[in-house]
Amino acid sequence: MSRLIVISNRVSVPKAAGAAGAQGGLAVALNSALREHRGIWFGWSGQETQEFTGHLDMQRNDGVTTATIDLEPQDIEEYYNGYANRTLWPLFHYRIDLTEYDRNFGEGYERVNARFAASARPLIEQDDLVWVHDYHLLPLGSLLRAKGVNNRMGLFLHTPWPPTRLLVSLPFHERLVESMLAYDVIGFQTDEWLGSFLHYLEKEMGLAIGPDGIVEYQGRRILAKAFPIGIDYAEFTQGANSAEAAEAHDRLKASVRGRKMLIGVDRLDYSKGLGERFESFSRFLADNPDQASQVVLLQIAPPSRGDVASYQQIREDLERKTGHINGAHADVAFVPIRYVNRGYPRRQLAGYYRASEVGLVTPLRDGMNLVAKEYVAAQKPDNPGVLILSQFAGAALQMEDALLVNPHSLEHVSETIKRALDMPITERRKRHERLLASVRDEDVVHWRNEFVSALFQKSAPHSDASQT
Ligand code: ADQ
Repeated sequence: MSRLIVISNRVSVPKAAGAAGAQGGLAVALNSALREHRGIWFGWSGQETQEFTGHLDMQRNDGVTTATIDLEPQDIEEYYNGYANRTLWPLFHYRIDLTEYDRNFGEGYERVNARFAASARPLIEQDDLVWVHDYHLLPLGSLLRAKGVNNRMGLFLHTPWPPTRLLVSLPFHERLVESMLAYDVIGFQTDEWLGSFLHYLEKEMGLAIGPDGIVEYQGRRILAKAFPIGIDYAEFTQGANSAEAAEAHDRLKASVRGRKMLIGVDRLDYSKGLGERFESFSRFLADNPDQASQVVLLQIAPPSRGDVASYQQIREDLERKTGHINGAHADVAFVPIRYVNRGYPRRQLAGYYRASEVGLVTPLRDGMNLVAKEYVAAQKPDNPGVLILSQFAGAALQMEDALLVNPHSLEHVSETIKRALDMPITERRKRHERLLASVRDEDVVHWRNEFVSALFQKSAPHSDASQT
């Protein structure tokens, strides 16, 4: 079996089961993927250094070898806070109103990608498979090729890929996309994002897309394909059946004293539609006065990317909205929204999901969304809760038995909350059974196997790097 070299912006060293979990979906997915594969996870340590040296800090933890580098403050500002999180993230989530186009960000992005390439190069041995992750590192493959790396290299994008007419607002978009064609396999979460990428190649670059998504470019064959990511089903369900989960479940149940609960769990990010969710819930309370004091929304939202102004803004907006809604609907012994800005150990989280009659997952745009899958996996099959899922999450394409909603329509979400709370047990069970089958069968192990075997396969024969 070939070694796997995983490269992503941050390396999250695995934590003991039950410890406060890594909060990004990427970290959660990769930890489990690497545990079984002999290999190395390379990326930024999350630490600053005054002068970049390229020194690799190698560690072995819980079956995963990690190699990390420190970055300079200017790198972090321009590459991470800048180009990655103020340019590409909003653009890839269709928010060109929040996208900042600053030339220094672009230069910082290319500089840090070059630093990644220089530091990762010595780790790569002849038969290794190289698997690069996400929007922070789109040009890394081409920089590694320039350093003589002939290995098979794949890229997986965890976010959506934007429609061509939005992407062309990015200065130097051609250069960015062309650099991606140095990979052998380019993976997306869904056929929708894949379709947008192929549309760009056809319309902006005049490339022909062959059968099965094979693109020929400068004598090389590149496979572009959807590989929907899943959760670590085995680990998650084991956690959901643990004593810690049961205790968390019981404590939460006791605290709501017979009321029904809706749960949301999201990084504090504008793409997750939290403001719209709170307003929809408020609408539900106003439209259903008979149920208003009988339903609680628990929203768990750990802060993220706090150095970026749009994230400070969303935090303030949500605090204001929570105060406003609670002020309007609370009673002396009842507060409708419980809004918590912290992370929880995964088992505890599973207990909270299980204690909730409704999972409210309403992003405005999301590559996949693992919370929707975790909510389903955590339910009791004999008395499962109902998943309300945004039609704009990648997960909606696999989870048609959820109640799909348009998160922009407060009326639609409000009516769907009512429908979920009133849903008969037979329908709940039927929907849950089908959802559970897809969450179980298309788990993170399946995702990794599909991607790695596509990378390994002969259908996209690897050609010499000198041709790139
Ligand atoms: P994220 O945008 O981070 O991931 P998501 O897929 O929902 O979104 O993953 C979040 C993960 O963090 C979940 O596993 C969740 O349980 C965990 N988490 C969130 N809040 C937590 C809390 N308070 N305590 C503990 N854990 C918490 C990106 C993309 C997604 C894509 C994933 C994986 O934006 O679309 O699904 O990568 O590819």
